[in-house]
Amino acid sequence: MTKIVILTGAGISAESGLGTFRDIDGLWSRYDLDEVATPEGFARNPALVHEFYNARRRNAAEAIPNAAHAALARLEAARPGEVLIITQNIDDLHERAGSRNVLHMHGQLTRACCAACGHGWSAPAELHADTPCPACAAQATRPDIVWFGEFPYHMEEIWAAIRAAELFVAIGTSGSVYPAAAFVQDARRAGAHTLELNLEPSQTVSDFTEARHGRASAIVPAWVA
Ligand code: BV8
Repeated sequence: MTKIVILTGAGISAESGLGTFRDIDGLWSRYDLDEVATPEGFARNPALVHEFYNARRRNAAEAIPNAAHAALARLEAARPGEVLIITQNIDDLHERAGSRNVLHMHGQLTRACCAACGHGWSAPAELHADTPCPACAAQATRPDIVWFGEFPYHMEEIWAAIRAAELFVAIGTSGSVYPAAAFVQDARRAGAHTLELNLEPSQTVSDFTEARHGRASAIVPAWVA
């Protein structure tokens, strides 16, 4: 029975060298969100979008899980069946650190899907729009990523877990993207204790019962210990 629900964002992977979105030199300061993280942008220029995600897939493959990812994997091992990680991140650093119960609500760099038939499959290092779909052979391949305006994955499972949670922890997220940014309110309504662990106060820090600020690689192991 899940008792501890943990929401992670780009900040937990920052010390593994993967860019965040809204920090000073973040991804959205270098790329136009509308061009690379919306279905309309993909329809306009699939090659640009694939280039954006191929670069992030290469970076993620070279990145190493940090002490924060490792601490969450230790927590799950110590509390079998009680810990769920809901990540907004599309990297696989939680899994590579040893976490097993992970839901990628915004999709995964390691997956591709077919815009024609919806079939999903493990992505090779490089994806291109004309990569043929293994199921229907259409050349309409897209990264298996949830873009702005698309419905996040696993929402029913996420809301059920939050309703049953005793503790909700948000790590490394600015609280600027919905519906993830509202999970803390859902958790409080369910009676859970809520804790923010972030480099600095997020946009939703006032929704949390408790907040600790600092680098994830320091404050997450200290919290798990
Ligand atoms: C949807 C693609 C319908 C993958 C992403 C109200 C209700 C519902 C929807 C909306 C709403 N208002 C607006 C919307 C629409 C929209 C939205 O939220 N827009 C925003 C801009 C206002 N939402 C959507 O379209 C979503 N779909 O709503 O469907 C629906 C409605 C209701 C219920 C269900 C469904 C789809 C959103 C998904 C979009 N895809 N990315 C990719 O390219 O990666 S979002 C993108 O932002 C990433 O996924 C990322 O994870 C996410 C959130 O960003 P963060 O992870 O928080 O990263 P950020 O850089 O912002 O912050 C990093 C934080 O870390 C900072 O606070 C920093 O201080 C901290 N940090 C940095 N270093 C460290 C650190 N902390 C600790 N240690 C460190 N070392």
